[in-house]
Amino acid sequence: MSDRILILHGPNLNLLGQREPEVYGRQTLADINGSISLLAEELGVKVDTYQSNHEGNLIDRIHAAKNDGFAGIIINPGGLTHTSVALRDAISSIDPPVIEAHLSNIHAREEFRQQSYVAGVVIGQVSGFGAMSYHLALRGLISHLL
Ligand code: CA2
Repeated sequence: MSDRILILHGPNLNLLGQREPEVYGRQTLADINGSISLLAEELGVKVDTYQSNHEGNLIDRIHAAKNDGFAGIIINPGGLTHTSVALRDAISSIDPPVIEAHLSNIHAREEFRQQSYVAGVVIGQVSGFGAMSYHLALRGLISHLL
């Protein structure tokens, strides 16, 4: 079993730390990726991180995940969470398990954010813990893979 985990960040997550700190916190995406890498080292796995504002790029990375040697994926699909059948289909088409992570609690926000198109095809969802959502997702994914 590979010890590599792919972390995918969707549209607008490159803007973290610059606007809406009351919703998404003050950490930048680089800060969050750094904290995930530190935890990964502690837990004995390797992470690759990738952010894109383009749905197709995320789908291409999901399709290639197994061939690229990843045992599993953690994805924050950003706004695509609430719109993308294509992303859901990509996740359900691959073998490596996927966990959905959100900084904010999408279930406590606007009605349109309370639906996730990907929730039904992932092994679990972590929502509302800021950067720690990724950390909890990493622990959950590792324990699922063991
Ligand atoms: O809570 C999350 O992690 C979200 O996936 C973040 C998305 C949002 O569309 C989802 O409903 C929940 C937004 C990504 C970041 O958007 C920013 C907007 C302004 C400033 C910084 C980031």
